[in-house]
Amino acid sequence: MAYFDKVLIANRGEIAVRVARGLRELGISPVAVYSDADREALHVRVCDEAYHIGPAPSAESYLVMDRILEVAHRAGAQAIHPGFGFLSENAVFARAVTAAGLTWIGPPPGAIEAMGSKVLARETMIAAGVPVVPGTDALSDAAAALRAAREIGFPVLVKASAGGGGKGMRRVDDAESFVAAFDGARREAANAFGDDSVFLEKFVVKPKHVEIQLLSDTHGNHLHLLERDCSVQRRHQKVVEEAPCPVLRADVRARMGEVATRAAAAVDYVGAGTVEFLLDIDQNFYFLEMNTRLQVEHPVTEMITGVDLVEWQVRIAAGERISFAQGDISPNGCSIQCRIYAEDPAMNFMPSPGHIQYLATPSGPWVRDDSGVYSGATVPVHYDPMVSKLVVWGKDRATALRRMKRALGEYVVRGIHTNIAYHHAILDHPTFVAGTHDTQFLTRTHDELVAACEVQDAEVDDIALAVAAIASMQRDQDAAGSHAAPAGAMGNPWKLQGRFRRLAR
Ligand code: MV4
Repeated sequence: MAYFDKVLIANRGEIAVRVARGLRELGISPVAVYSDADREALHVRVCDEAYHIGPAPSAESYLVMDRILEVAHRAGAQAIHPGFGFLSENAVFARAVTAAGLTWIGPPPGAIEAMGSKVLARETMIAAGVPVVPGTDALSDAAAALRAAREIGFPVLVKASAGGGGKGMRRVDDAESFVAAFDGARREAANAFGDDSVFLEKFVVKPKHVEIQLLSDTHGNHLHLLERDCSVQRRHQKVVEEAPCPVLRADVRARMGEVATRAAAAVDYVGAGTVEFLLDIDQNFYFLEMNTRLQVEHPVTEMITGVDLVEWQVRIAAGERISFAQGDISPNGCSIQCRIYAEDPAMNFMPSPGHIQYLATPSGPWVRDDSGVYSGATVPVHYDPMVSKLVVWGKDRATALRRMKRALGEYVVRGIHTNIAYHHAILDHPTFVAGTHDTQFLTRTHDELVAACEVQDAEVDDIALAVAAIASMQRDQDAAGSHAAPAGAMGNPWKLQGRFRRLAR
């Protein structure tokens, strides 16, 4: 591919590394940017060039548009890939990139804006024949809103138009508590987003979060790449994702995909995007929002479709036509992703940044670790605590589950806390194993999951002590001239994990 020689990645961490890999496979030289906190970061090391853009706080580095554009010019990059988060869904930045004579590897700014307002997005979707949850337009009068709520029927949700990802949402169960909740939601939205528009939706009970991956080119082709089930979430942070959705009926899958491509066409979408749906117990589905970016969980889609989403983002930005048809896409096996966070489940999931003293990452058949760190790296306090995504593929879901357990068992991280034990607990839970879990799964099972990982951590601490003791004895023996093999300060982490797995069952 000869469209770009150099592309600047306006991001950090594992996604910057993922994008750099994709660019390099296309023969494009990746250019990194970094803050003070990221001088030694992996994304800097894997790129051909790296440019310092400011102090650690992202408001003074990864979010400073002018500095990033200036670096792109200095480096001679022809395009910018924004990754996710930071500036990826910023229409102002998308326009500035184009105005600077560079190619924006992302959707048109108009599509970003159309989906940025939830009220506008709902209207657009209704006009396009996409099912939405029964609800209203923006409302400002509490009395009128209460009448609308009675008509919809309780429970209802008050949602902020500028919200998303669960911010500015309130559930109201009865008329008595409605007005206070409505006014509270408006104040909250005004404070959080500088926009107090709110609207109502019927509250969908026990939904799954199922989303459709989309790919659209500049020639008017809109394809979908099947669905992901992202119902395992904690405080609106996804923890485990999988493709396909284990309970979705084939006819519902086909309709959901078709509806999602209609949503993309309605906003003249270009590039990779995702339409989120709520799936209720009867497999009715409703549009929630559209994410106008590559998503954290994109690898599970890549694994079951064989389509490299970063490659296609670049090809589409260069004006290429999508070379495959909808009929070419069908789900092959099952893929699961566990997000590895630097956090401590035993301390209410408090972030656990710091120096990674030792790291052994899983590999082997059908295992992919999209990581942003390395042994000896430091996880800064300033950014999202996600350090890697462990992804597996299996010919069916049972195989993928066993493979993920095996891969998690190979993961060794010393120096910081991680949620690896928590993942073991999730993967062992009968509701998750059955695939029937909904968006409240982690809330309902909180106590048992945290208890399960505390047991595992206690075992690991015991084993770590034993390993340290053996290592110390070994050093004494070595000093005395014994020819026994040195154990090393870390002991044998593989063996340790083997015991860990047996105990965790
Ligand atoms: C809902 C809902 C139930 N009914 N809307 C949360 C994030 C935002 N994208 C929308 N969200 C929800 N909207 C109606 N009408 C439940 C949620 C919800 C949720 C959705 C997806 C994934 C996890 C969730 C956790 C709690 C609530």
